[in-house]
Amino acid sequence: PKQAQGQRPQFHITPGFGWSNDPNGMLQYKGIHHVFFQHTINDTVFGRQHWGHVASTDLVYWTRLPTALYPDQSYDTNGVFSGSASIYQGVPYQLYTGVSRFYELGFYYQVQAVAVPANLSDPMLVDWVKPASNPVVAGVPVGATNLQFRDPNTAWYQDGAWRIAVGTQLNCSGTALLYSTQDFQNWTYTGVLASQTGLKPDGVCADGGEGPTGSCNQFGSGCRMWECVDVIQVGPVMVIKWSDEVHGRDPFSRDWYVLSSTNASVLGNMTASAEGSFRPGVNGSLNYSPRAVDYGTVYASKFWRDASQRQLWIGWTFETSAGCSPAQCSTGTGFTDAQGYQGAQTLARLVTYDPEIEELVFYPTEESQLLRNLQQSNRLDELLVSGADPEGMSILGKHVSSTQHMYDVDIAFKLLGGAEGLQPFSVGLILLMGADTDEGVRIHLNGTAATFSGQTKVTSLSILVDRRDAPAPSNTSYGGGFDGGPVSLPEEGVSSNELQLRALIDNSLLEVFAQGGRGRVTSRVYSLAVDEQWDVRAFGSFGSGSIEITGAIWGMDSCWKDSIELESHR
Ligand code: DQQ
Repeated sequence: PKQAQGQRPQFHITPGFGWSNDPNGMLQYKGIHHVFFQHTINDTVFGRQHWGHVASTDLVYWTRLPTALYPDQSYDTNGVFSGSASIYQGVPYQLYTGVSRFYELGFYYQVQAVAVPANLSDPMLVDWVKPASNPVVAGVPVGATNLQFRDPNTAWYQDGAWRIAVGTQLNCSGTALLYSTQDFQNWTYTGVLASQTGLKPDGVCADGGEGPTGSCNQFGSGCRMWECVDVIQVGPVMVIKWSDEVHGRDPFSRDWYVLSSTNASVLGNMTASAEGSFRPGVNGSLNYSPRAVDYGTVYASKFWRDASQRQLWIGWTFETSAGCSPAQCSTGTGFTDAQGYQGAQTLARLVTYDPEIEELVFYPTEESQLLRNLQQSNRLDELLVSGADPEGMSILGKHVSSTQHMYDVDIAFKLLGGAEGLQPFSVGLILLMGADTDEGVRIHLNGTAATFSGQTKVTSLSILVDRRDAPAPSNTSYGGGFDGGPVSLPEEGVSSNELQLRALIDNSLLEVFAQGGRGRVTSRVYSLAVDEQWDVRAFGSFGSGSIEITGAIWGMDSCWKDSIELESHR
């Protein structure tokens, strides 16, 4: 049965009409931020892909622009698939995947092509042309296949050449292939960057299978591939990120990454090998266990840098529910088209490297605060909760109201006192979706804290976005870790008695961040109680101790603007 999608997000990027998926080709040009996205323009389910286009002066208020790339060439007539922007000699190049044939069993023939602006003086980059040199990367090495060969990343310059990675299936394994060029027209294959055979994703496969022979594989053929590979530098570490499509992009498909201290120059001298030449692990240790970029309903994310060289990130949040089969999740056919759209993008996040936990941290950009409606806010000033308050207190109050359910909640919890020794704690937010209802989402930060000589410190911490009481059809437990359970945060990252939780609630889209972005869970939750007031509560319990709760809730503005005021920006 088809399912309702609840209310459409209003401060996240969605298509005006149609199906949308991966973010593509992000860049800042002449001061304007551009986001493109995979878009089926005439249907709300996955079809012939185009590039939708929105632009912004601040990464949060967006203006819709005309479709940027159409499937109008022989090599992309079945779809303009995902790709990335590179700026070469001042010219933005969009490298993307062209899909030119549709095979039985759903296989496509894929090549890499390029598009450049028709008018370089237009900061809106409205018109794009595809040079006659296309397709610019047509061949794959022996063992790989053009049926699975896609999603070029942003090129990086190294050892005298520009280099890109393209995802494929090589000898049946998810793999990143390296290509190099001097001019963005002629590309040469230079070797394997990394492959699934060298990297073991823990917990992806329900049956424990992985790699060439596992049964947790794409298309049931015993093989899998890497989509949307990114290669970036964040502070001292190199990052390889890929999207591992498992069982047709079901809720357990994930975006993964590994970090490496590998001297970047090694990448210029790759030789093809089963495991590739990228050595994961930081500070001398080898670490082949990839980490999930985000938990929940996020896939096919992409990194980019803005003009001030900030490392940024956006991901696709797909519609999902308990009743969504893999094929339905993958193509959207399980959902009603009553809302006229499917798929949204996360807010832009700033990505930094945190040396204390040797990990990446992702957190909404500072600009996200521009969306806060200061007339619709409510502040919690040092409320002290003694013992347990499992029902929580309402912090929404009468000052924050909206017919749309759009909120930014940022709360700090301080664990105080209590008996000497170890005690469990649970703090968090309850989002009740409607008046007089128990339906909603409970966001927990759970863990233990040790009190010695009057000093309290958190010793273990996990985040759980519990949707079991969410309105049907969102009342699945996932929205958290792989099994729907909690996601552990690194202990070293706490080392104090203070906890932080931020929840961005945008109708049916919920982005949750803990500890400044060390923990992240994104969910889609569909409530039909759209005309009723929702209730946001903070709660806490800490054994015999108490909890100081401070923070605020803001109503949020819509992100959509009819036009961009160029003058005010220059
Ligand atoms: N989506 C695109 C592909 C990519 C996949 C097609 C990931 O380019 O591999 O819309 O979601």
